[in-house]
Amino acid sequence: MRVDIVTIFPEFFSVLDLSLLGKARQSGLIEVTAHDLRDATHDRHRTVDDTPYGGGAGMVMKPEPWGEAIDGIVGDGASDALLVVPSPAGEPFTQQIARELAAEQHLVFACGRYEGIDQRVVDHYATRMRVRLISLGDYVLNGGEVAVMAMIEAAGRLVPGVVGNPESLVEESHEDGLLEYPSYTKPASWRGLDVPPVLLSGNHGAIAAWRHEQQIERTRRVRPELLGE
Ligand code: 6GU
Repeated sequence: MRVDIVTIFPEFFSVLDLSLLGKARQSGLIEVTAHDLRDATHDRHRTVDDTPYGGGAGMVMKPEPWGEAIDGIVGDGASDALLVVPSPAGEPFTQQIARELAAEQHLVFACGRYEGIDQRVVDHYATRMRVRLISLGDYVLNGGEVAVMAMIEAAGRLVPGVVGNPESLVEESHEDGLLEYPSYTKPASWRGLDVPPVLLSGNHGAIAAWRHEQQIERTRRVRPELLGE
């Protein structure tokens, strides 16, 4: 999978060198490049924003640097890449969307700052490639960078080969539409708290049933809407 990120903070993505995704990058499973939007400006101040037409607070990102930066990645014609624009006005990011992103050959993320990117950037690229506006959730971030980091981590670990043991992917929160069950390791007693005895019983059927009950109970308590309740 190839991933390109356009941002005014390319250094922000250096943390992708660490941990699981860093290994995936070293082994060539995922190739990530962060591009500086300001490299696609041509004035002395490397200007990427301007005041909004129609007035209002804040600044809007100018379309020309975005056009030059994205054309530099996908070319100037039709592209098979998926352009992802993180935006609080987008569709909510879910495990299902993470699976869809993980199946792509080439993702391009356009990280806006300020009050957003001139709408014509999305409208233009929508004529040449698939474009998705995706939100991390119902709260406001200062820019798309943190959202893109979350999307790359969630999708990247679903790329075959990135997570060593694929079985560890199936018993997680949201994979079966429920929250995950609580986990315990040694010691069996810690600060007066005992591991639930069923987990020490060796009865695999009883353990599976207990874990499923815990999933339902947790989900009903904190996320009843996931159960349709
Ligand atoms: Cl994707 N971007 C920004 N700037 N704020 C957000 C968001 C994205 N998702 C939730 N809040």
